[in-house]
Amino acid sequence: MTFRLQRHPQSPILLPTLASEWECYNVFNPSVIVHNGLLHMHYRAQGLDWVSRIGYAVSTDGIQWNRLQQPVLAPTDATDSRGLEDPRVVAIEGIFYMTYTAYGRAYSGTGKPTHAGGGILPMVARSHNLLTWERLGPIVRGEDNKDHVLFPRKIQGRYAALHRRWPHVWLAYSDDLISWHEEDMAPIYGPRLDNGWDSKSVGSNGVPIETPHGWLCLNHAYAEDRIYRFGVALLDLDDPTKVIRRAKAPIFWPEELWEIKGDVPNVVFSNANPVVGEEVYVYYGAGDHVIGLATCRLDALLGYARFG
Ligand code: BMA
Repeated sequence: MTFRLQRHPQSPILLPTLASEWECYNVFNPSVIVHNGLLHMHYRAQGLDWVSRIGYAVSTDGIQWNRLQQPVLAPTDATDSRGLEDPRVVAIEGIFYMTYTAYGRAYSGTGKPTHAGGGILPMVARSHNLLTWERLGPIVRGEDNKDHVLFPRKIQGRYAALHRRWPHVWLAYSDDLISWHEEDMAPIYGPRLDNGWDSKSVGSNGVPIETPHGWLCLNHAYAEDRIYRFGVALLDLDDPTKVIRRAKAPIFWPEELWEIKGDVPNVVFSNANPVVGEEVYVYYGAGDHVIGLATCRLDALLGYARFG
C-alpha cells in the first residue's frame, strides 16, 4: 500500500518579495491555522541580513495570500539575534500559541554548543490576535532541540508538546507552558535504521490532528542522503508516547525543480497540516526558499496511517 500527497497545481504559492529588505531571499516553513473562516499563515523569511523573521499572511482560499509588509516577530536579544525559525501556531482554549526556534549568539548549556557560534532554544509564545506575541520561554535550554509543536488540547489535564532531542521525537507535558520538567518528558520514536529514507533523523511537522483512531502526526525525516521526506504516525489519544502505527513508506519528497534546488537542496519541510473541509492542506518550505502546498483527503491519510 502506498500513499502520496498531491501538489496543488498553483504551487508554489508564496515566493520571496524582491522589494522587501527582510523577505527578499527566502520565505519558507510556514505555519497555517484556520480561524474565523480565514487561513492565517506565519512564515519564516530571510532578507538582506540573512536573519530569520516571522511574517504573517491571510487568505480566504489557502492559495492567494495577502501579507503584512512588516514581520510580526523579529529578534530582540542575544538569544534570538540570528533569527526566529519554523513557527507552528495552535489555538488551545481560545488562546493562540506559537512554538518556534530561537537562534542566537548566546548559549546557555554546559556542553559544547550544537550550532556554530551560538545556541538554539525551542520557544513558546502566546497571542490573543495572531499578530502581537508575548514570549513565554523555552521548553528546554542548552541542547539541540527543535521541531517542537503543541497538541491542540490538553491531554490528561495538561498541555502537551512533541519536541525533538536529536534524533528522536519526544513528548513533554506542562501545567502552564512555562515550566517544563525533565520527569514529564519521554522519547516516542526515532530513526528506523533498517528503513532507508528515515534512517538518520526524524522530527515532527504540524499540529497533530485528532481523529477517533488516534493523533495523526505528520513528520519529516532523512537518511545519509539528506533528502527530506514526509511520513505519518498515529499516536494514542490518551498517551501519545504509545505509537499505534507508523507507516513504512514516505508520503512526499522533493521532485519539482524548486524543491530539488533552492537555497538548501532537496528539502521539503512542513510545519502546517490544517484540515480544510475534508482535506488536509500540507504547507511546506521547498529548498528553504519558497512555499509549496500539497493536499490529500483526511480519510485517505488516516486509512494509510492505520493500515499502510
Ligand atoms: C532544519 C531547520 C529547518 C530547515 C531544514 C533544512 O534543521 O533548520 O528550518 O528547513 O533544517 O535546511
